[in-house]
Order: sequence, then C-alpha cells, then structure tokens
Amino acid sequence: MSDTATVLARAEQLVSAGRYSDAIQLLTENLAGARDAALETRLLQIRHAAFDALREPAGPEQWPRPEPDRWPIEGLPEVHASELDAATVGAALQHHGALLVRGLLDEERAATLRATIDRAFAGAERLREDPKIDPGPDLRPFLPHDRYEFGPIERAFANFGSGVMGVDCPAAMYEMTEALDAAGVRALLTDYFGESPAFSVKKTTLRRTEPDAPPGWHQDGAFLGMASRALNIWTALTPCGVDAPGIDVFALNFDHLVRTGGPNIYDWSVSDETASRYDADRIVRPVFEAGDALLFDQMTLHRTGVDSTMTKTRYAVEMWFFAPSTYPIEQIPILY
Ligand SMILES: O=C(O)CCC(=O)C(=O)O
Ligand SMILES: [Fe+2]
Repeated sequence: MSDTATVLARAEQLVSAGRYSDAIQLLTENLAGARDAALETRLLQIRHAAFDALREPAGPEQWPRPEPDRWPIEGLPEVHASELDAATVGAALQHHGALLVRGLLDEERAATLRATIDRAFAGAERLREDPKIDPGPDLRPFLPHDRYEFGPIERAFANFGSGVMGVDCPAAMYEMTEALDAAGVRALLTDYFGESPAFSVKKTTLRRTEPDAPPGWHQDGAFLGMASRALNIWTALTPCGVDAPGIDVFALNFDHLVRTGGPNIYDWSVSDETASRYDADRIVRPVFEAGDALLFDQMTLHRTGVDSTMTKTRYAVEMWFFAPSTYPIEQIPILY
C-alpha cells in the first residue's frame, strides 16, 4: 500500500474502529519512505483525536519520584543524550531547575527542521498577507476539535514572539516527533510521567528568534498552573547563547510561583526587579550547539537569553509535554 488516498482510507477505517495507535503507526510507517503533507496533516489530527479517546488516563499517585542530587555544583547539570533517563531528569529538575542535554538531535535532523521552519514562516507570512490563499504544504493551520478554543489569538501571539505554532506545520511535527523517537524521548517521557505523554497545541512553537528579541523572566506555571506534570523540551537548532539568543535560566528548584507583574510586562512575566531578589549567581546562559536541548518545567524561572552584542538569529523548537492524567486541557492535547 503506498498511494496517499489508499493509506488515508485505511487510516480512516482504523480510526472508525477506535484503533488510533494502529492508524498512527500506519501513517508513520508510510511517511518513512517519502514525505507527504496530506499524511503528515492527518497524522497530527489523529494524534489529537487519540487523546480524547483515552479512557480516564491514570498516572502514579506520588509524583515525581524523589531523586538525590548527583551534581555537587551550583550551575546546570548536563548529560549527553545517550545518558538521558527519567531519574536523571528528575534529579536535575528537583535540585537544579533544568537539565542541559547535549546532542539530542543530530546535525542532519536539525538542518532538516531549520529548512522546514523557514518554509513554515514563509507560509505563515503569505497567509497573513492574504488569508484566502493556499499557503502551501508546510503551513496547514491546525483545526482542533470544536470544543477547544484556538486560532487567531494564539497565532498572533506566536508571530509577535517570532514564532509559528508548531501544529500549523505538520511536517515539523512529524520531523520533531521522529527525531525525539530516535533519541529515545518517548520512552523517557513515559517513564518520567509514569504514563504515555501528550504534547500541547498551544505550547509547541517553532522559533526564529532575532538578536533584538525582548527578554522577559517568567515561569510558564504562571499560566499553566503548578498542578500539571509537565516537561518542556526546548531544542536549539542553531548554535546559540553567545552571538544568537539562547535561554537564561535560574539553576534553582522553585517550589512556588514568583510574584508576577510590573510596568511594561505581560501579566505572567516577572519583573527584573523581582528576579533580582533571587540569587543572581545561579543564573546560567548555556552555550548550545544545534541539537542540544534544555529540559525544564513550569516552575523553572527563565527568559530568552539575549544581549546587545548578539548579531545572529536563533532557531529552536519549544515543545511542552504533559502527563495525560494532569493535562491542562485548555492547552489542547496531542497524544505523542
Ligand atoms: O525560546 C525562547 O526564547 C523562550 C522559550 C520559553 O520561554 C519556553 O520554552 O518556555
Ligand atoms: Fe517559557
């Protein structure tokens, strides 16, 4: 079976029978040989529908598993992707606020994603100029189930932050999930959460961040809340942190949401003045190579790491994963 219409028809049969994971597998297998925008788009929609088909997702009662600190440092622990496991993520986040992972994606995958992101940005731009045109295969505005609210506000906000919603580019979502699979991230997240992971429509962003981007301290928990079991996988696709914007992060485990607000900042942002009450020695600006990632959660205090000496644009993917049993439903779920 290879032709698109036949594969799609078979996938529909599987979906009608409630066999979502078989449908996902079928489309994924057919995409491995040759890329196909129609299959990528349907795959993403089926992953979204598959979340709603989950029957009362359940996770461990106690979470996270307490882990002892393994790094006698005040900065950020770092591991190579080959050493990544749930206990390492837990230990890093519980004691240092984040984990730096080297080589999560190889250069070839990073380069493919950069090119896809460029095409997605071009498609988004065309669509803003003329909402009636077909923006091409690399931009397919995502339509969630009509019980969810999603669209113009999120897209405008992503654009304002030099981003495109990840789900509007099914090709990028396919490339990213494949890359994470290759790195063992699905198994990692399943172990970390104690249940199969989902990722967020609203919190998956393709970023092309210019050197004059505005920084702003925040904890994503200010709008995600504290209760969800979450992990952001923020992956650099170009070198950054020296001459292109990276991420600044407090290498600290926060057990509370820091006071938000102040003049000229978003409601959920933390002013420089408030951030300065915390230990400035713990602020780290990691130097990333393409394919390196920063893992953190909604308690981690961070911002775009930018200063006036920077000259280059940085490409990155921000992708927030959640345990389905504690999914913040307004963020709109996609089963990974
Ligand atoms: O890419 C950036 O500079 C910001 C990313 C961020 O705030 C996040 O991933 O939560
Ligand atoms: Fe953030």
